[in-house]
Amino acid sequence: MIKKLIDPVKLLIVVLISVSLLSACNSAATKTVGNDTTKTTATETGKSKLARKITYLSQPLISSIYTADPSAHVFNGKIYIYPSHDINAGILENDNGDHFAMQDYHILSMDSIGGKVTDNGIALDIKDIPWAGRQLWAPDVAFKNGVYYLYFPVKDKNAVFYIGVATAKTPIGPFKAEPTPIKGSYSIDPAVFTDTDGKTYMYFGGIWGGQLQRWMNDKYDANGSKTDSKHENAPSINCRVALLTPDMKNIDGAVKEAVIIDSLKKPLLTSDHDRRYFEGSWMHKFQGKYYFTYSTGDTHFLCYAIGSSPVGPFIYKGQFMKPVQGWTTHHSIIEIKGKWYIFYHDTQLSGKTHLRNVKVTELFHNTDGTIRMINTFQ
Ligand code: FUB
Repeated sequence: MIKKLIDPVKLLIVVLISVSLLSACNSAATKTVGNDTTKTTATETGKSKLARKITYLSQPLISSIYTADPSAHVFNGKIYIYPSHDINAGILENDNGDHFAMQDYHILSMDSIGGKVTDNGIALDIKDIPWAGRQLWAPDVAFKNGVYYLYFPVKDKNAVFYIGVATAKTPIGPFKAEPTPIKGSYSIDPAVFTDTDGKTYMYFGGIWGGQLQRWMNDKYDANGSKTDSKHENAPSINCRVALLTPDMKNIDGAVKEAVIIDSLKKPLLTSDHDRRYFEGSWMHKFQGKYYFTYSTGDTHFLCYAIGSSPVGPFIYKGQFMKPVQGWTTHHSIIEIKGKWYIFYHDTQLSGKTHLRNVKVTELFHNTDGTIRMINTFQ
């Protein structure tokens, strides 16, 4: 007996049903009203409809200006946020990030989480930074010696990113920039952490538009790659960390790599885009351990790695925040009155990559020291 493998009529019916199922599943509509987005998906029969409402986890802290990369701190019992100030400079989007053409900083403040947010106006303008060319990116601030120190990345007049420092007597400025960048600094995204022993460290560096892949052994290669793709099978490029001198204006000793290793003590690889360091680092200390947190950039996760020293190595622990709406993701984590908060941004107000808005939500450490996953939509 010859076994009939496929009955042509049955096959035709199966194909027709599959095609109609696929097209029904693909016919989805999105409607946005206020802060909520409703996704409506036609079901297989097309007769009934399934509506799924997507709500942002939290709301923009301010809508009068676009803000991003929030570095939050508590000074004298008040919350201060040091963000980038996004503007529409009319520059087309590209992999260098030229469309992020920010020109000044505005500092936000509030008395408590959920309270009124004040925009304290311009704290530092790019025209008042003698060595600056363009693109005032993500800053951070530290307080020491009765002085507030604002650390900022900006391209110099040769379009190379370095980190500068500016000082002020109050947390909202105005800040006065030092005449030259911090010697030995480079790339972007300074995050400054003062340990319980009073020592202050600066973490810095970001790949792709942040140019870190062009810095090998602290030397800049002007012809270096635009991305980290040349290193695909090699250990990934690490964030840098340096001790700051007591005057907070210089690097003390050598710049080190904030090495991230996996549970087998092997370095993460460049090809590991879901876990490797990209930009936007932050340091917080919890129960005596050093939590190094960062963005994976092109895969849009926030991850964390834990160490027993502020300079690492840090053992990779996992992702703790899902992608936000928008390309970039950048955060800070602080403790306020016994609760932990994460400040972050998305593009809820504009829908445009380079016009972002800062937000805040609570962050939870589990009893085993892991961080609870944050979904950026509810
Ligand atoms: O805001 C410009 C850049 O986008 C920051 O420096 C990165 O961290 C990313 O958020």
